[in-house]
Amino acid sequence: MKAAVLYESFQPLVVEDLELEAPHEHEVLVKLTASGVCHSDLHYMKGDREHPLPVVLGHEGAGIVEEIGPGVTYAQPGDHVVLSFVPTCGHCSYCVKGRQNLCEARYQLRGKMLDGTTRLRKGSQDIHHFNGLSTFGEYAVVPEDSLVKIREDAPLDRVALIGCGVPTGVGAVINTAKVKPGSSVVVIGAGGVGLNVIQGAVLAGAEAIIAVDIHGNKLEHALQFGATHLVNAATEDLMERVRDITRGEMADYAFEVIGSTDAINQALLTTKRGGTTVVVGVAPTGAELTIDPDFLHLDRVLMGCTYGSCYPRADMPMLIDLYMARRLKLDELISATFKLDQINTAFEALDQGEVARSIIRY
Ligand code: COD
Ligand code: ZN
Repeated sequence: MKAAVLYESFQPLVVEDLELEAPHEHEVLVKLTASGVCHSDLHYMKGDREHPLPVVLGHEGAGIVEEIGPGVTYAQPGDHVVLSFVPTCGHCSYCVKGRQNLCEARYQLRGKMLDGTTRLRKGSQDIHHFNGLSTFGEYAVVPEDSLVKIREDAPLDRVALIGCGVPTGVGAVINTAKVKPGSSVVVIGAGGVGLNVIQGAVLAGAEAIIAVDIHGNKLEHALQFGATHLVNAATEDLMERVRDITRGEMADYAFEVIGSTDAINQALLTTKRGGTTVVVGVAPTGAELTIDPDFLHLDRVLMGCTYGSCYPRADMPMLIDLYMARRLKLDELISATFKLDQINTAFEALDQGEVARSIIRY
């Protein structure tokens, strides 16, 4: 099958033929229909985050089950699925307490399948998997526990985005911060994930939704997703604008959706006494955060967040239902569609701030 391989950071992905072994026990072969192009993959391509190489990246995908390995009971060939970049085992201490996004299995992957071996190969060289998914290929062998079965009338190319950007953003608002109706919300970074924080804030009934970015086109997009106020951080004073919009009080909630320590500090500073800051992005490995403890002293809360604190098998079908009922936007998120051999162009467009989200369609 054809896949895009990262051999070295700072180098373009190489689109080539790889061997993909049949699924082992409790694994499934999925024919992918589409994969989203997320900034998290770009962080690995640029070496901001480390991963064993070579690797097939991609963690936002959907497709149809083609073949099941021994012992698989959850899915059958022909099932429509979204892939979760956290496999949820259902029986570790996190899963049983409803914290499936933190499942132990996630930390056993380390570039391999759960049994510590790879299914991807180029000649005699093993190629690493990414989060047990590696959606930048025509097919993927994934753990059974990474599958989320979905309704068959949902368009499989669009719902690929339900694999990462949508639950990460919407979940940060609904599950992590539990934003209350009438709140004021600042969203720093109005990209593929940030737009979903914005539409999550709409779903939660926020009153003021202040979108912050450095690109005018991103801010226009944010308006379409329900932002009530736009701040261009490249040309405007963010604190001043938030103070004006909130009549001097500052915001109830702020979300950092870039992956930068400066932006975390900015987010904190936009919150009022008792306000909550949620860090959705992950800063480069080794980055350190310096904050004024006095600031936290006034009942402010600083929260981390991964995968929108979601339970993939419950939240993803729910998000798809909202999309099918036209209560959640997916079509508008997709600003460009590429073929797999154009994947480097897709990442350039993301890096240049030209797209909200783009997808690779197989
Ligand atoms: N001020 C305001 N906006 C900025 C600034 C700045 N200084 N710098 C960049 N931006 C804007 C960009 O213009 C862009 O619109 C936006 O920030 C970032 O959006 P995208 O589309 O490039 O990135 P996303 O939305 O695909 O990804 C954002 C994450 C925060 C998820 C990502 O960068 C990250 O940190 N990932 C690691 C966390 C993780 O692994 N999550 C799980 C899988 S996503
Ligand atoms: Zn992602």
